[in-house]
Amino acid sequence: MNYECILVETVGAGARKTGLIRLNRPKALNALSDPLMDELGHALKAFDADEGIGCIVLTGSEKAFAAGADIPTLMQHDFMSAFNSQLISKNWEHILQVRKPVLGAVQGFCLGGGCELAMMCDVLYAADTAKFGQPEIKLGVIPGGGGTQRLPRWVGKSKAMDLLLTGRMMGAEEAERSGLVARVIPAAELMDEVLKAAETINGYAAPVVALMKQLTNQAFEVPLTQGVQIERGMFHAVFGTANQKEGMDAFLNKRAPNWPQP
Ligand code: CO8
Repeated sequence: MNYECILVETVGAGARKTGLIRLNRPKALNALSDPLMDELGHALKAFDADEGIGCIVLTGSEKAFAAGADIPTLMQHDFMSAFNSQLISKNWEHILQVRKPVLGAVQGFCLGGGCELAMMCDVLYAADTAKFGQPEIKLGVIPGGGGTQRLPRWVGKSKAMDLLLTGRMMGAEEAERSGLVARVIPAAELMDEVLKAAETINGYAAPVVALMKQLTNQAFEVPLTQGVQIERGMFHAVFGTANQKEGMDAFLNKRAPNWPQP
């Protein structure tokens, strides 16, 4: 597939590499048009299926991760066309099907659908220039990509209400304090640091990484006791894998592990 709204490359020197996806509609601050979301879904699926890829990094430009859904396109819809075209649901949640970790690297504006897409990543790293917000209220609408549901889970109800009801933007430091982002990094160093984190993850046993992602994301879906029970079952299951034997043997023999290929 030839991409027009995203840039895709493979980076890294290790056995497993990082799939890097850059949103690329600079004239519209990476507004998330349907073609862009189709291309993003395609690229995510391709990296997920590629055994040579460990994890995926999703980023935008210096000015914007993404300034939201594409407003001119939204402007054309009425209720029936939104309903019939499955606006949002059709191509917005491919990212949630990815089994490999998706690391979001945010610089500049990360607003509306952009913030909703960022919240579907597994980890978020923010440049000190990042600005997050759900400004839909200023357009006379509500979020449609999970903003009212994921934001309270990431930052708590009060902060989420403040952002959703006022439409204000939140800077990177506040986003880190609130738990939305894992780390704030000077803009000039953001990509190096995120790619370094990706390379660290790429060096671990792939099935264990996938299991870790699945279980951690499940914490938001199931009650605590049930989540811990599922984790316990999976913990027992990993003792049946060569990864556990290799990892623990390597530790005890003071050597680097050589993870078996899946
Ligand atoms: N859609 C389309 N174009 C956009 C968008 C957008 N969301 N945001 C900015 N642009 C365009 C501008 O129209 C402008 O284009 P042009 O140069 O042709 O006039 C260009 O990008 C640069 O923008 P500005 O000149 O406005 O740049 P500033 O630096 O002055 O301001 C802001 C930057 C503050 C980010 C400002 O552009 C802005 O407020 N943008 C809109 C942000 C917004 O409201 N986002 C929410 C959109 S609604 C939404 O996301 C609902 C999500 C539902 C789920 C997804 C459904 C598909």
